[in-house]
Amino acid sequence: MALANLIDGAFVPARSGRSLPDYDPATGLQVATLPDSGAADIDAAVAAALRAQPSWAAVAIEERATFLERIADGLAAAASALARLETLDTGKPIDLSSTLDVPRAVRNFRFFAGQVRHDRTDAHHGSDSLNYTLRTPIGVVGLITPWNLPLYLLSWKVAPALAMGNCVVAKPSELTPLTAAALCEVVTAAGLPKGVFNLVHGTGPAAGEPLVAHPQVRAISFTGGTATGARVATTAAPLFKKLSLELGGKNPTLIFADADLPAAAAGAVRAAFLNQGQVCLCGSRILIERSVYEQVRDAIVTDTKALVVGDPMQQGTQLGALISPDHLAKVQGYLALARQEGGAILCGGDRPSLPPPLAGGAFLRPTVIDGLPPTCRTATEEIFGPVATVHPFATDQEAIEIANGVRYGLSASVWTSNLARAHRVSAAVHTGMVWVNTWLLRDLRVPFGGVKDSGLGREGGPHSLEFFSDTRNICIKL
Ligand code: TXE
Repeated sequence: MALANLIDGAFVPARSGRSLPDYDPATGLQVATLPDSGAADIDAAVAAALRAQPSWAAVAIEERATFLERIADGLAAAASALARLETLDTGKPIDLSSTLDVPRAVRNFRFFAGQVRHDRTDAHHGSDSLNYTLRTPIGVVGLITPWNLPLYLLSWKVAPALAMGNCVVAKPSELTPLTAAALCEVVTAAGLPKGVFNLVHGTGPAAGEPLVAHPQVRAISFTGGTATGARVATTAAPLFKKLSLELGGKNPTLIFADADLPAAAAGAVRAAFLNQGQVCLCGSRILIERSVYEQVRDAIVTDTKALVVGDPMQQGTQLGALISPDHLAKVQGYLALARQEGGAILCGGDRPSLPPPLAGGAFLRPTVIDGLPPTCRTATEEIFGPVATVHPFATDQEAIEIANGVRYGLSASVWTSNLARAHRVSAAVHTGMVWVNTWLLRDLRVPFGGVKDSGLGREGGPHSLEFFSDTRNICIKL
């Protein structure tokens, strides 16, 4: 399979003629090639987007919303093929691709079609003036997405960007180009005017960086690692671009003794290991009130050991492969560090022995580590793999201090049956999002994003529409 860029309505190779290999992380086998694009490809895509932008901005909102719905229909019609592509590219279980990634991508387009139809702006009436806010498209926007939820996160940005009348240049992760390429086919079949949606494949340094640096790209929405986010911010800041940065996390799961403990243990396991622990929201630090520590920790270990690790294409598999051998090596490096730091591995930590062709895949058993101080590197750095640490706490105050003792601040999950405690702890943790007695329960209208090193800005519902538009105040003297 040779993938192509979509520029100005045409499927084209990289101008250099170079390509990159794309691998299935479950087998290590090559499954496709993708264009190894560079600045010349980005320039062509931005030029096409600039040409298309005035007429796209003039398309009525109702019609733009109808385009989004047509894209949603196209994705829904291809749902099972898309789920297979996502699993092939990421190594995630097919049950997850088909129940989470693909349905959510469809929903993102439908949701923003509805959101833009019902969007409204402010008016301020004074004795001598009437002010109203006009929302205008930004122009050309750049969207850079990671490998952990490829189609889900790309659609989360593309839908509101198009809804608000912008033209798009998207740069998906070079590790997972397959569903992005499929989205190009769906968008083309939906009849979107040429140049409105452009997609350029390639690496971060070669293709992502020129997109961020391009002076005519007026906004960048980026999801990825914190170090890359810092680099994106450094490049974009002197150009005064709008920036949305959804970065990493080291999210705490706080389990209080008054919680429904079996539900809390099951919730903590799901939060730690969904998508092999490769979700920015994953709860990789599990804090348990001391009076129930052993009981809850042992339930977590039992539930973790029961998780089925294996062939991602097989129904019933709960953990597939990590994204790449390099990433597996990084995660294993943290396991070595955990041992040095005095941690006890209660389960996992090793690689399952799977039959060919999976023998060379990037698999790792889900791992629970006890006995580490909550301040050590293993317990404070983002590992982004199936590794969770467990820590006891004595008081609410101590739990909050541990929760806040990292550079990240994306989300937290609080398990308690005490309503007052739920409110108190939710208000005291420094994160952009808190779930109480649940995790990853998403209402697409709510603000999504983090504080501290987890990023900048909010997406979701009206926040996405606001990010992907400029506002102009118009003041009329009465
Ligand atoms: O992501 P990168 P990586 C975290 C996780 C992971 C670490 C590194 O801890 O181990 O980040 O992962 C593009 N200019 N998350 O290196 O590099 C890149 O091509 C512009 C958390 O794989 O951040 C890809 O499209 N773009 C995260 C995208 O940035 C650049 C999800 C993300 O890749 C670029 C993924 C540059 N200089 C990793 N360099 C989350 N928040 O969920 C790279 N890119």
